[in-house]
Amino acid sequence: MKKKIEPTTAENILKSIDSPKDLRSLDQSMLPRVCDELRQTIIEELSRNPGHFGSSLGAIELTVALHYVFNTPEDRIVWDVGHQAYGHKILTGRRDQFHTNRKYKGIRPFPSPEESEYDTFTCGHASNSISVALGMAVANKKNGNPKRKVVAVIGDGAITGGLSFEGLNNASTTNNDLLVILNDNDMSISHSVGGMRSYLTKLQTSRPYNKFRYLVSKFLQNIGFMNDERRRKIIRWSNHLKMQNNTNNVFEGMDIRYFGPIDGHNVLELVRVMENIKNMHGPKLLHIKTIKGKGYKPAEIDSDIWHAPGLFDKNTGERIVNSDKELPPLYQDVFGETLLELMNANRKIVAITPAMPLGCSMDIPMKVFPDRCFDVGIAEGHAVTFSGGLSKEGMIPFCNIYSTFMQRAYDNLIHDVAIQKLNMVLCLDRAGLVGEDGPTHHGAFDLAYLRSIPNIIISSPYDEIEMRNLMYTAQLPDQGPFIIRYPRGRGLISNWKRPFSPIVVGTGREIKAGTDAAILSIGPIGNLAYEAITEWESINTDKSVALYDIRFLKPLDTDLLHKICREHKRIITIENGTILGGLGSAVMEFIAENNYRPVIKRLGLPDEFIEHGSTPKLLQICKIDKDAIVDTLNELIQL
Ligand SMILES: Cc1ncc(C[n+]2csc(CCOP(=O)(O)OP(=O)(O)O)c2C)c(N)n1
Repeated sequence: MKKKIEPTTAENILKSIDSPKDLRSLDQSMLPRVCDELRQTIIEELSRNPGHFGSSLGAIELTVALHYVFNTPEDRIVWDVGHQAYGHKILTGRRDQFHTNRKYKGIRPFPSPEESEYDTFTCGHASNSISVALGMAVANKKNGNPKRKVVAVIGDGAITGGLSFEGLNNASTTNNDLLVILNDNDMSISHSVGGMRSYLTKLQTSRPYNKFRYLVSKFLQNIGFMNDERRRKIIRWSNHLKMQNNTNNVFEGMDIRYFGPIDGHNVLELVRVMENIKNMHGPKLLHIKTIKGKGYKPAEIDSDIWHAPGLFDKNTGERIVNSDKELPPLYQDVFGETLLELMNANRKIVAITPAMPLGCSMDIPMKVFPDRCFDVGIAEGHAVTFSGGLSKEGMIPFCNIYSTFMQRAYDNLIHDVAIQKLNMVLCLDRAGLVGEDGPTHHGAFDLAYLRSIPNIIISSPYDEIEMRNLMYTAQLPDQGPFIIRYPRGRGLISNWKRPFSPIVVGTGREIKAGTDAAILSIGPIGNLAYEAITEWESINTDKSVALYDIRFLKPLDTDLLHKICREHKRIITIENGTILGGLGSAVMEFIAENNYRPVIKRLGLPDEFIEHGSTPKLLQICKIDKDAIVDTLNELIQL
């Protein structure tokens, strides 16, 4: 007998749900109320502890229905990205810790198997869920566990990623019972873009047709008539009929049964449909329509801003943003505004973003030059190769990709850009530690994985002015592939819009002279080194430390390195990137190859995946903050 609570009681049902088992013990009629309470909990909590907002609100009914219908954690739910999974966290035993979400040592920002058995796979980068879930579904058949259900939950944004299509393509021809749920809210972070979007908008199948087909297939299954080959034949036959009616369905064309679209906010309807299709054999896709930010009006209206709105007043819906005009700019705004200036001056420049126009501030030039800015969807590999094509025909593409997502486009850079030495500017935003989004999102590896690629320039600015000048230099004729990496967050200089001046490629510069040690830095982390030196020198008044902004990891300024190695017996390198293979490694190689003998200490991210937490906290943990630099100076200068 399922538990029912009188609608009039004030009892909080959510408080009684410690695991999905408790949810499943409820009478179905209770589910809308669970959804309401879940929604209110998320609104309340997120208003004071920011995170991804709109996606989780839009997926509430879906989450409740999934855990109600499927026997989790025995059945597997694979979330795509995982930014919509706060409801899932709360229902799966993390309700009372939810206030620690995204905080250091608190609940992880995305589902992670290290945290919970309900989190079936690492989430964070988009478009992997279908491949992952397919792998699980096939493994279950092979492991003699065919009853276990596997569900991939993917948004209309994430399904634009090429990996999703590779997964679907493979799903159509392997023996599996995978269910893909397409959560279609017509939004990525910004509006969904591209052909898939317009396709999904038009995609309809009629209810009576679905119902008829379902009943027939169930009947055939019951009488033992249905097997894989027959199922495929029936799908092909019904597709043939539909094509004749001009209602071609791309999923069914791939032998993946398509259901929907249905209202993704009607939890009882979701339960009914999922119950109906969960035991069907073969790959299937359920298309549900939802509203991003559902249940919180400001988020429904401006769902791009409310993707991750920061703090807000839950009663008024007002976002609490620091709008102090005197603050130094965000690096992303330096990028967006400088790009606009450069596009005004150089008609060959075009701009490309894989689904992050707001995050990288490409919306600034986009408003002025909509025809020269391209949001290509969640498609980093394509963004780079597309830039290669643009460049080959004489354009100068500025392609902006978050450092962590650039990992998806490694071969595209090598094969489609670097070998041909194409003129392309690749701006890597969010390089280094990014804070609360954690290990899947830190831009830790770019310096290391890029340095081995021939023909490319790798740079990182010390400050906003250098950032502008690097961008200016990068679009000058015949520079080849030119990479500029810069971090999340603000710079230091309010008055940063100075006239452009070109930088000689492959040159570093002395920021500060000194005799007792030299610190070599790349990127804005050099400012921390500067502060540390100032503090250290204020205590050690008879000593001094030099600071060099190496600026180009490739080509390295070997003249400057020779000078530094001749003048200094103690060298510290510092970078906001993994210690293996970046600036410190490059300097050590140079020292060894040229037979210098300084004592060298390398500061950078340790050889491990760095957890989530505030960036200052993580800098401290990774020993690349001011105190760590001071300690290293003390240690080195005693030697
Ligand atoms: C490979 C990759 N590129 C970009 C992102 C950044 N990103 C996070 S969520 C998101 C939008 C996802 O849209 P959708 O799948 O439709 O989910 P919704 O937010 O609409 O619920 C993007 C672009 C990412 N996580 N992974």
